[in-house]
Amino acid sequence: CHFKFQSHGFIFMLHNLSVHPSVDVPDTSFASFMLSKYEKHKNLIAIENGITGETYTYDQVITKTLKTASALKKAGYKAGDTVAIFIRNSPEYLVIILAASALGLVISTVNSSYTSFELCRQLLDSKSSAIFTNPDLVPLVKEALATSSKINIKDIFVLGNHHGCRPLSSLMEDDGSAFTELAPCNSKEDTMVLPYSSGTTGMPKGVMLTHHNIISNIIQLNIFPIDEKERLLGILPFYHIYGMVVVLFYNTLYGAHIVTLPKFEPEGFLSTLQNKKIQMAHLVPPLILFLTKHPMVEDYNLCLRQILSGAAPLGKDLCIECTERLGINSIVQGYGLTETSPVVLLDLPPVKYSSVGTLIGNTESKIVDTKTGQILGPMESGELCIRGPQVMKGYLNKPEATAEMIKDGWLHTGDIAHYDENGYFYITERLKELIKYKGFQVPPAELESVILTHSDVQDCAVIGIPDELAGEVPRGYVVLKKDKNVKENDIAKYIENKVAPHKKLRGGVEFVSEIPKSAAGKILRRVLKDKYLSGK
Ligand code: 4UV
Repeated sequence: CHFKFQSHGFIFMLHNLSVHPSVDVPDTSFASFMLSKYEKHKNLIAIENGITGETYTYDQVITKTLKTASALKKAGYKAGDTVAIFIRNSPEYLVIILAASALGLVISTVNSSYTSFELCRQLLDSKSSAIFTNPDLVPLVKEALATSSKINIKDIFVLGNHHGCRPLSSLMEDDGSAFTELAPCNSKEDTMVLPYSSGTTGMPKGVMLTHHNIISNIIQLNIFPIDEKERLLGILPFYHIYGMVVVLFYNTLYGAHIVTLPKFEPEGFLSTLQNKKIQMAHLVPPLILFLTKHPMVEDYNLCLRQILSGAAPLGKDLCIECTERLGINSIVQGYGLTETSPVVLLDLPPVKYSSVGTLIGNTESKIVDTKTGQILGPMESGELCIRGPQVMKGYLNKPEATAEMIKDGWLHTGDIAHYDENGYFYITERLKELIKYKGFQVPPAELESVILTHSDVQDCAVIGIPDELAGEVPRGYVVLKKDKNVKENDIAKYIENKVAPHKKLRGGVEFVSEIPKSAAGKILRRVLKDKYLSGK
C-alpha cells in the first residue's frame, strides 16, 4: 500500500492507492466491448440453463443479441429508453442485457421476488417502457401495471409463452435486418444499467452505472484470472450487482461456462455443483455456511476448487472449516457496493482470512473519522471512502441523495473499516442504516413506510438484529394509535403480504410507547439496536 501526502494549506491528506498496476479503460460501449471479446471464444459454451440443460455458445449469444436488438428496434425502442428485467436467472438474461445495451437502452434490473407493490414502484421511478419477465410472473406484472396509470409499459416480453405477451423467442428469431450498427455511446455519461439500492439511507434509488463504470470494473477484476472453459455457478441473482457484473459479465469475457440456477434449493444446488462439474462458485456467506455444515453435502462428489464470497461479512472460522470440508484451494473475499459497480476490494490467494483484501487497480481509498472528518492511518477505524472509475454517476433524479453519498469526488460507503500496514482492509461494522439479510438489501426506511400504511400504526422504526444464519434480520418497533388492540404478529403478517420474502420482519415486532428520534426528527436506530443487544 502506498501512501500519498498532499499539501492543502496546512492539512496533510493521507490516501491509499491500489497496489495493483493501473489499467486502461477503452472509451467504448458495453455491448461493443463484450461482443468483441466473445468473438474470441465463438465455439465454446458461454451459458447453460442448469435446469433444462439448454446451452448457448458465445457465437449463439452474439447472434441472438443482434437479432433481439433488431426486433426491439422494430418495436420502436431507441437509445435512452429504459427497459426493466424481471426474470429469474437464466441464459437469456445475458442476451437481453446485451441486446438492450447494443441499442443504447438503459436496463433496470428488478428483484425477481418482488411483490407487485415493489415492482410498481421501480417501474414508475425508472420510467421503464418495456418489461421482460417469466410466464408465471405475468399476473404479478399485470397487477403492478393496474396499480398506477402512470406506468408506461408498452410491451411485456415473456421468456416462454403467456397469453397477450410477446415471447422473447420471437425477438431472438428476428431476421436481424433492423439492427445495422451498435448505438454510439458517450461511455462516461450514458447510463448502461440501473439497479436499485437504498445506499446509506432512505428508500431504494436507481443507481446510474455508466458504460465506463461497468467496463472499468470488469477490467479492474483482471487480477483474478479465470480460465477459458472454467465451469462456474450462476446462482446469485443477476439483478443484483454481484451476480450481474462479477458472475455474468466478468467471467464471460474469458470464455468461461456459466451454469445458471433460478433459485437456491439444497438438492438442486448440490446436484448441479456435482453433475455439471462446477469448479468455481460465487456465493454469499449463508450459502458457504450451508456447504460447511449441512449433512447432505457428504452425499455429493463435488469438484469445487474455489469460492468467491461477498455482499456480507464472512468469518475466519467458517472460511477455514469450509475450505477443509470441501478440500478447496481457497475462499476469496470481495467487497463492494451497487454504487461502485460493485468491486472495490478483493483478496487474492494466498488469502488473508477476515480481510476483504486490497484495493483493486485504479482505486483510491481513505478512512475518515466519523466525528471529526479527519483522515486516519493504518489500524484506525473510520468510514471507508472510495474514489475510482467504478463509482456511480449518481442516483436517478435524486441530486440530494447523490450529493450526500459522493462528496468532493469521494464515495462514502457507510461502512466502518480499517487497513493494516500491508494495505489489507477489514470491514468491521455498518454505519449506515441498511440491513442485509443473506446479502440481500433490506432498507429499513422502506419497511417503515409500509408499516406506516397500517391503519392502527402511529409511528415505527426498523433495525437489523444479528442472526447466525442470515447475518441480520429486520425487527420492527411500533407505536400504536390510542386504543388499538392489534397484536405484534398482525403487524408482521401485514408486512409479509406487501414485501419480498427477504424483507419479512423475521426479527419480530415490539410495541413501544415512542420511537427515539434526534432533535431534527431522525430515527435513532442506534439507540434501539443498543437496547436490543443489551437485552433491555
Ligand atoms: O449494494 P450492495 O447490495 O452490494 C453488494 C456487493 C457485493 C460484492 C461486491 C464485490 C465483490 O467482489 C463481491 O464479491 C460482492 O452486496 O451492498 C453493499 C454493502 O454490502 C456490505 C457492505 O455493507 C456494503 O456497503 N458488503 C458487501 N461486501 C461485503 C460487505 C463484504 N465482503 N464484507 C462485509 N460487508
